[in-house]
Amino acid sequence: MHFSLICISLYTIGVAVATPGHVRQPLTSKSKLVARQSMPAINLPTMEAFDTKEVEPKADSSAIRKIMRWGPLRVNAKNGTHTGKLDPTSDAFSAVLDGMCTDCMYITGSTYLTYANGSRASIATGIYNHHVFVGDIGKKQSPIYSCSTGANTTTPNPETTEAPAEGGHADMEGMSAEGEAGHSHGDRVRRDGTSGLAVQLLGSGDDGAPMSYASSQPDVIKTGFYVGKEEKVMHSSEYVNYKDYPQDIYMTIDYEYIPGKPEGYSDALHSSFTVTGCGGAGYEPAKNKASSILSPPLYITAAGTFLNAQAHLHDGGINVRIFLNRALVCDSVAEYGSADAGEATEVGGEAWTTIKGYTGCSEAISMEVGDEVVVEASYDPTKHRLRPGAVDHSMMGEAMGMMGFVYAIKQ
Ligand SMILES: [Cu+2]
Repeated sequence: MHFSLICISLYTIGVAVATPGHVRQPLTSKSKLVARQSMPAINLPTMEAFDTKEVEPKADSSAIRKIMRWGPLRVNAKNGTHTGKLDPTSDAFSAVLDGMCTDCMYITGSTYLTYANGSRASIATGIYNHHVFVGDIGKKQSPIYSCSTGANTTTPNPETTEAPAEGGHADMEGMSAEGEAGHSHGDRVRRDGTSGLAVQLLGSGDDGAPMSYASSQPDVIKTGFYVGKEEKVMHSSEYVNYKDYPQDIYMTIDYEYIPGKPEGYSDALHSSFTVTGCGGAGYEPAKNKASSILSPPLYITAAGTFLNAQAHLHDGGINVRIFLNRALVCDSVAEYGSADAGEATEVGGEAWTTIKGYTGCSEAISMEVGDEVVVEASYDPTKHRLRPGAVDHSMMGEAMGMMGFVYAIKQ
């Protein structure tokens, strides 16, 4: 149903995997929202699929469903040397994925990690999937909203919405838009889905949910992500190995597509709104009490249909809500549990209870040019603590409050 907002992956990292998100540029003017039209030189190697299996489709009976794997990818031992860019304890990989369809409409897909024998590589086996980003090289996208950085000035109208939670914006202790930590994100051009580099198609982070372009209301709208004939599908991923020995894993994609550009389907993109407006996505919430913050107003610049929304928070987060013209239209709530259902997980000697998913908003919502969107994110560190340190200290203290969604621009 939903899809996962991966910190980095949200924002097309670009094939420019060589320019990791933590190289941040100050973004202060709207002119930065201009879409990049030009393609950079692409020097990614092409990786052939290790194996491919065709299985029965689940999301759309007219689709073809494949489970494909690429690898082996060696993730070095915990104390070994690492190539990770966003997390110094991770190893990074990127390549054009041979075998992924082009001139086709992607309906849904999930990414996860396996061993040669097909069993899952996960936190239970000492592998942490920092993120898998699967992008379309060559896709052109226009911005769908504009916004500004800076302090929030908008409060949803209390007569038409629930009041923001106690504490409000004043509890925001500091926006780390220029943050230094490894867990960082691309610039707003990317977040608006307007990068000319690689546009996010699929992906996953530690919450591992599938990413779906399929509308739950096909009588209202049918949606998919179209990958053109001349475009390429690539991946850029980072994994952490908690074991004292190297592990060979396979990046696995389970996806459904319809060949060509099927009649009656709208081309949709993946985008997100964040409480930080158009600045960096990370910020520090109040550390010892519940707090909520609101984004500055974001304005829709391309009429379309918003659907399949799902929050992205870090541990400690409660929910993310969207107010459209001051009315509450979506409330996505974090669900906590052990990283692998049914298995007690321990990292660095501490039990790890983490966000394992979110409730989502699948309903198709029409948005018009000039509509105002305000995002609210709530954290309560007294209920759910931050991710225990382990080796991933970069996750400590920095929060995010984002709503990812699928958006079909009206043609
Ligand atoms: Cu994040």
